[in-house]
Amino acid sequence: ATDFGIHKALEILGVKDINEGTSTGSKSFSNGGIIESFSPVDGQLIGKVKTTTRADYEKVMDAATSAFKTWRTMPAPQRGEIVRQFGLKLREKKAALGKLVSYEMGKSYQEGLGEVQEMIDICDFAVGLSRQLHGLTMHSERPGHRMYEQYHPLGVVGIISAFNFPVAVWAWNTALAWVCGDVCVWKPSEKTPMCGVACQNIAAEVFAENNLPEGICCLINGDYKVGEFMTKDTRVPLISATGSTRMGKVVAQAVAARLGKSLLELGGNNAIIVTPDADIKMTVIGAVFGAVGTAGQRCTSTRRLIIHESIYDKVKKAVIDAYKQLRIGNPLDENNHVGPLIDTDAVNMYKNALEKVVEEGGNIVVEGGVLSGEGYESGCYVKPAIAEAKPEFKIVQHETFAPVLYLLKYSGDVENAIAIQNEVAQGLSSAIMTNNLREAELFLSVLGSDCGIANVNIGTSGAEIGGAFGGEKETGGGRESGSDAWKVYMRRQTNTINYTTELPLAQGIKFDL
Ligand code: UN1
Repeated sequence: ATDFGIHKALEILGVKDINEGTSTGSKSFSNGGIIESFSPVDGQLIGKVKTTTRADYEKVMDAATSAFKTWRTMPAPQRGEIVRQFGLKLREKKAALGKLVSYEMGKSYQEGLGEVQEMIDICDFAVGLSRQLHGLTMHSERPGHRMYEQYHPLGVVGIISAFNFPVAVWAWNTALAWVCGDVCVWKPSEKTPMCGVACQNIAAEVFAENNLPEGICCLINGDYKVGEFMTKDTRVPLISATGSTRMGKVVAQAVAARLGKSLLELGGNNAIIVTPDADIKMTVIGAVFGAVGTAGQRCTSTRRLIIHESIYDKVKKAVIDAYKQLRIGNPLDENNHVGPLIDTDAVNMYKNALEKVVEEGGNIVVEGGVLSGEGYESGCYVKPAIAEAKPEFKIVQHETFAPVLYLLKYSGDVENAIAIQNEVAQGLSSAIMTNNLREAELFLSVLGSDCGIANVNIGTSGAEIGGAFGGEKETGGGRESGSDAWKVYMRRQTNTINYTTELPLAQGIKFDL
């Protein structure tokens, strides 16, 4: 039965009132201060997590570096078997974990379940991948020589994740990293530490059941200073960080200073282009889910609609009408579409964006506002808003992590819309709504969208795990999840073998002794 409350969910997930925020698997400890986690749903304290001190971190690194020595020698398909078991456990705990995600982060229960489904999907993907960590073979220019490449495990992977996908982003990284033979140290967002504890418990169970050493799945908790332990640590060859562009720049510089690798998933400013050949009904569903799903707190959320002037009024009316249907409230109640923002800081940023767009000359067509009264006691519930704006407005260029949608008008050919779409610093997700083949193909061509994700007749959010996920420009350039994203978690080695009794040199160089 999935019909249980949050307390039962916490019990199923082994989350207590006070939790050790540092863990190497079965062993948990922590000597730092306390993070309290309050639910944006009802403002209640969910529980506490103790943070990681420098000394705690050193213990984690000792366990992780030593576990890597064993884990890397286990054949990849056997590591895949562990990830398969992890996926099974996630299936068992899907309802409970989905509920905790919804309660701690504030997204709808449906989206909480969807997030856990992404974890399960990436596990399945990783299991298959564990037999497909392929390198290429090349033809050597020298006779009697063979040349090929192989991928070896990298080491300790540091994962820094954001509040908005408090569990899935960790799984995208760990599922791949584990089959690749790496061990992981995860610092979840300080805003969703209970999700971190819950996930750690699930993973730790699997590793313990298989008698694997401590240190393959590690958890640390705390603020950016705890993140810095990892970003500055030469024992961590790869840092995968998801969050704001501001955070990403700090992380990237710290990691680059020691010539480590970073995988960055940062901000988006995602647009849907709506051309005269768009199916308006589909456009409305895509745009509204994209803009208000997860209360506008996905990095793939739709922030801009770039609409052709000939259909502008029609699309505007259809979207406004759709917004009238939205029910805002407790995300655990499946009748509601929109839950709260993560905290009151986010509410202030939302309010600020609405003020700014008016200051810059924009026109609000769906009023925003913070909800109060019964059911809204946390102060985090806001009304999704729509403003007519100009592409060049500073606030439109900025990623506001809230349900604020900007309507922008274009005239002439689709090239003009593409120019507007690309004229922002971010480059994560993009979409075009059109039944016109020429427009669709141009949008996908070299002259089209400059984003990591470009969709036709689909919105900007809700990517499947099978594709590589990430974006260009200020989005950071990283790719996670499907396709060949696994390669960043491994080190590539090129091998040339001479099976003759001669030693010819490459490039035909003569060197006679
Ligand atoms: C994020 O917001 O950090 O494409 C990830 C999507 C989800 C993942 C979003 N699959 O919207």
